[in-house]
Amino acid sequence: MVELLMPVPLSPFVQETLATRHTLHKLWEAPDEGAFLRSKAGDIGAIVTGAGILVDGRAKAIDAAFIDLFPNLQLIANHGVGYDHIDAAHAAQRGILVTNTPDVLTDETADTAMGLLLNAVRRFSAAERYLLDGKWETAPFPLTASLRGMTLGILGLGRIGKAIAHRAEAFGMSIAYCGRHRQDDVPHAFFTTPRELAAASDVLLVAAPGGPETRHIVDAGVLGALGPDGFLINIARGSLVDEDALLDALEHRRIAGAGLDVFPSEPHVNPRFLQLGEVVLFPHVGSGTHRTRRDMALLLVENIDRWAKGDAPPSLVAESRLVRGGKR
Ligand code: 8YV
Repeated sequence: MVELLMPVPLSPFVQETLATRHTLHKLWEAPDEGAFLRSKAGDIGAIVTGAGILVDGRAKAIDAAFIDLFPNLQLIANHGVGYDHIDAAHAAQRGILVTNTPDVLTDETADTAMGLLLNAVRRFSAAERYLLDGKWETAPFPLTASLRGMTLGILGLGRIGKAIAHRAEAFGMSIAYCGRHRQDDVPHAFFTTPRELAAASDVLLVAAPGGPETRHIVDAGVLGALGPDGFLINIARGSLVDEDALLDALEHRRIAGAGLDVFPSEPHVNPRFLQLGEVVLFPHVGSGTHRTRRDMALLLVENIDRWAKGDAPPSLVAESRLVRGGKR
């Protein structure tokens, strides 16, 4: 039995599964969080967490200060592939492993990206509103742009980016990409900067990890390069896009439209978006199916169980692969 701390409520399935195997402390249930941490921090071997889950209206970052409260911490297990809410570099310095849940959500998230892309370019949500508002009785819905012949520029061609590229090719789109480096085994056009990629793209799709390195990599200059016929899609993290610049570009028709599944302070959405007709807004549903959330939960539990047995967890994040031994 190891002692686990869950700072934010993950799904009932995750909570019940972990509670049958280990001692699970639910921080949000502690009547006095400070007192709980002062008395129990030394017993905690692993933190189990997830992105974007609020407690009392606030997100819980697993930053250096929080990590340092736990002198015997060995593992931070994340439910989700993105772990920008965890200071994984600081954890690695302290010899603490971080795991995430990649692969199992790749296809689901790529499907969501295609949903946003189709919706943004073909304006399906607006078309449905048009019908529901009874406007079809007076005139047909306006014609839209077509995916055929468009170039999809993917910012961050990782596992999810590649799954999106595969789908978009079936829709008749050409693919280009930008990332930290050119990938020799990839046939698509490579651009070294987001601005160059945007200039060559009809649709710019953000699929890179969040965090300080990628903050606002889509700024006013990139949106200007995308141009008045271009669309922006974001399924990664809200932090990658300069939201004020995006709102300005949409309000002044400097780009044609946007499809967003993520926002900088979600679940709060800037009300300026709600006034715009040319945006498709999803409430961060990228991986949100019963099947995929269950697969994510099972991988999370496997990471914890393997660590608890003294084995290397199956999905360590990049920063943790250098932590000596990768073992308990
Ligand atoms: C979920 C995600 O929102 O995996 C990610 O990085 O953004 C999504 O799958 C979330 O992490 C589930 O806790």
